[in-house]
Amino acid sequence: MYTALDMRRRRAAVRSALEGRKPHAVPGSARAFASANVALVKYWGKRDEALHLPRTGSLSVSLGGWGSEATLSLTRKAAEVWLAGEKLPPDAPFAARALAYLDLFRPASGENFVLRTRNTLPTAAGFASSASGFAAIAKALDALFGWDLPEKNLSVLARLGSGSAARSLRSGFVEWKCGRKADGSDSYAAGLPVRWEDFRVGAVVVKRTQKPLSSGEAMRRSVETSPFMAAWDATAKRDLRAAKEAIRNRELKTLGETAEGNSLAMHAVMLAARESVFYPTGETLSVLAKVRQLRAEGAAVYATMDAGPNVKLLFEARDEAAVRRAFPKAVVLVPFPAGRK
Ligand code: 2P0
Repeated sequence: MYTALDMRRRRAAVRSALEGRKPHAVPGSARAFASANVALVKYWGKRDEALHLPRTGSLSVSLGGWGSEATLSLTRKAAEVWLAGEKLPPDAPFAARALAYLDLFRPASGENFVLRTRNTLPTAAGFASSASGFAAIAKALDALFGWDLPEKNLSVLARLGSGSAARSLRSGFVEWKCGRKADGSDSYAAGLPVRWEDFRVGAVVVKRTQKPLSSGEAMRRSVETSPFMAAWDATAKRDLRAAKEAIRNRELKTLGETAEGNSLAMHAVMLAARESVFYPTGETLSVLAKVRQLRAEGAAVYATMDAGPNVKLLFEARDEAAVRRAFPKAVVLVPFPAGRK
């Protein structure tokens, strides 16, 4: 997957984020949790494949108690990856990716990792879990080795596992800054100081099966062949400014229109790639039509889609009943639970 040069650059990025701290043999285990996130302004396209550096900044909302838990310990035996209580073969896609990532953090004394992960996302919600998964692994590494790294450094480390994991270190609205440096040390996420208790995210599942093409591959194809890529970069920058302003003012209409337009623009970019990438299904389009119908009837509901056919709805508490009537199977998530910080 990575060339020898890529690996050297990844190891150098880890050393720099650790600021002198080192993995070392430790007894016991450490557990950590990270929330999943939904991008309101998407990350689509890398400027650096090895370090998962984005072409533009992005913005997401974290999903509170919905995410991934990771437990890490060291062993003198072979490395192991467990998912939801089942040991994965080392060549299973998630295991292979997690083991390659953990290799960056093996103590010099040669121990291997035992990783146990579990997703607390309702499987019915159909969210991808690589963002919360790698963020939880980065936090568990921090806890296991007692590093006590600043959140910014953890965000850099999580990014080396999966780009969108950079945004899964904290709750609420989160901005992943694009950064400019070649080593990625300025490409990390930070929270926006806004609580929006009425904000809701609805998950409408169209299909639960694995996507036919990974988002990494779809991004690469978009960057290399889509005639709309330059327009995408400009759109994403403009949308990021507009979305941040709308969040500061808690203006759902502006935020929703920006997020929905941004998601459709991202899909247009990949639709125009050669060969074309098209994740939505007929049912996805029916959901989008229903969202428009809801808006025509006066409910402020907006849609966003990631690299798959499922739809996430953005709305406020006052329209929850209308959303539940239109989408009885939707899972409604509360990113800012009342009474919690
Ligand atoms: C996002 N997505 O901003 C965008 C929108 C999918 C669509 O980030 O290759 O798994 O590990 O950096 O983070 C999914 O891509 O990609 C993603 P890598 P990642 O949430």
